[in-house]
Amino acid sequence: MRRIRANAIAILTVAWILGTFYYLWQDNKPQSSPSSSASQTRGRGHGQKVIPGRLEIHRDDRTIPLIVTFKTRINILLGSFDEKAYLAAKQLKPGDDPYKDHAFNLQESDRLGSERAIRDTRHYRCAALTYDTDLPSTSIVITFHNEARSTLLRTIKSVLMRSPPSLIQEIILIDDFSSDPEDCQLLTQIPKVRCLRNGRREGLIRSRVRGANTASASILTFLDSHCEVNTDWLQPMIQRVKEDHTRVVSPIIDVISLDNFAYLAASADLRGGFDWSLHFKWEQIPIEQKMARSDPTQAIRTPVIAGGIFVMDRSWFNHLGQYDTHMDIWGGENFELSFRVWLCGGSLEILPCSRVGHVFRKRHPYDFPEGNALTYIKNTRRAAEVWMDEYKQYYYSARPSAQGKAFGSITDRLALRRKLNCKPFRWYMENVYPELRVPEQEAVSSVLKQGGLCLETRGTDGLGLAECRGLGANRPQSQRWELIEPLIRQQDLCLAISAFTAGSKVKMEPCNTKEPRQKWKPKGTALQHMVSGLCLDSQTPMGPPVILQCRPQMASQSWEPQVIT
Ligand code: UD2
Ligand code: MN
Repeated sequence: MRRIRANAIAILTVAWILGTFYYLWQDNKPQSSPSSSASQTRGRGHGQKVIPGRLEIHRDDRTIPLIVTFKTRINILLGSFDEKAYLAAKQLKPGDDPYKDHAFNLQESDRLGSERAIRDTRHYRCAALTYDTDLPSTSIVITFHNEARSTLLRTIKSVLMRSPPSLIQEIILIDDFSSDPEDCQLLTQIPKVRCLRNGRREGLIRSRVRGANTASASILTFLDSHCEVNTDWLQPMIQRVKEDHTRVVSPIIDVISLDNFAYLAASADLRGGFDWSLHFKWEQIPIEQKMARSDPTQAIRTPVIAGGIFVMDRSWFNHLGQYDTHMDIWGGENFELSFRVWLCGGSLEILPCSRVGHVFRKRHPYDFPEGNALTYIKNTRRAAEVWMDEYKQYYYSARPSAQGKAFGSITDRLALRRKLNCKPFRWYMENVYPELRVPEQEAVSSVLKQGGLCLETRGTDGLGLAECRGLGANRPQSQRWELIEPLIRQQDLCLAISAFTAGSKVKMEPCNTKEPRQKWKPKGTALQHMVSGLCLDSQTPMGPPVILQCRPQMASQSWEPQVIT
């Protein structure tokens, strides 16, 4: 009896052990396709969904079966690729400067390994958004020159793990003549990854065009080679482009520290801007737009994009003339693309529900065959000459060294601009980037003469005519005027009307270019107030000036500016 019971216990124990092994083996078994392993719910009381692209979920869950599933998923995504061997072949030697080759801390990057969980940095309302189930797929284009293996692999793996597999048609790597062809070649063992190697150094602009030309998906996604994409980064961008193919969209670009590789959330209130030297900068969204934003998930219009990370319809990219392939190595192409998109019928936006981390560096880790400064000048000069019309003068004033530097022929790009019937740069200034101030023309001091008398200020805000005093540098400050359309100014104060009706007094008040009461323009020898259409009139020589109906022949309305020399 006792023996029978002992046998029964032994059989049950063996059955239990075998059952457990079978159960784990089932979970570890390769599955027919990544998507079939992905979206189904696995039983055994967890009720957990294995969601594609959500590294964090698997990481946070500590039960064995799910970790096995996670590993399985990576194995499927990586195919025959031997990740350990790939990374181990390029190790920092003891004593080497970890910043030397890449301008970031290579030791930290290598230590991190090829994947990690990162914080979902989006606004919490983003997680509730839904996207079309039939979004088109995209070709990811990544160009690189001597990128570190660990950062390049993390970029690729983050894309494979945090994107719905059906949206990734392929990942096209363009090896821009890196020293070791294997950096790129070995990665083609990963399913979906393709590698094109340039036979000579081309720079990122021509490399991206080469990538785009071989892409097979209808949507292009450009990434730098040292990124980590975040949760649901891709769907919001593809959705916006699907709805309107003329939109060119970027994510918010989070910061990966170049020292310790911490993943840091960037502000959601920024857009791309620049100064007249065509230096890119992040700037606050204008206050009126900020106030009008009731929904933090809404797209942000941006005058320019940073350049490295964006999604664009492939036919639209081709229709608009891809890139200016006479630009070399790095820089300026983001302005050229941004001006072109806005002026030729498209728009640029930043989508707050899409986040991608990027290692921002303080210097270029690679050489520029023609020198860094000359290359940047050549590229930005091409952008200015083709797109900025009369506004290019401000670029040249801000960057005097650009004058006379070679920039090649722009005939083809000008022909493209004509063919696409693009708007003048003035339209961009007025409608897209009115916050970019045109530099003030050099102020010239003059006297405003009427007969033998001069217009002068009196007390805090009073005005009147008085005998002209002093010559040249001896002219008193009260009789010196600067006529900078539309303002008539004396230091920080400007000539302003007190009301818009005839007979209203004219006084001095702090200058404000947006104040309609301060706007004047010359009309013959008269000075006409732009809004009321009335003219500056001294009435009687001693009385305070007023505005009256313009009568050009009247001596009381004749003001002759005489430059003080
Ligand atoms: C920013 C953009 C970058 C580009 C640049 C202006 C982001 C995140 N980055 O500079 O994409 O628009 O502004 O031109 O917006 N590369 C080559 N060949 C070269 C030089 C560079 O393939 O000759 C690669 C490089 O490995 C990298 C990418 O081009 O993957 C961008 O270069 P970067 O990272 O040095 O530029 P970045 O981020 O300072
Ligand atoms: Mn970069």
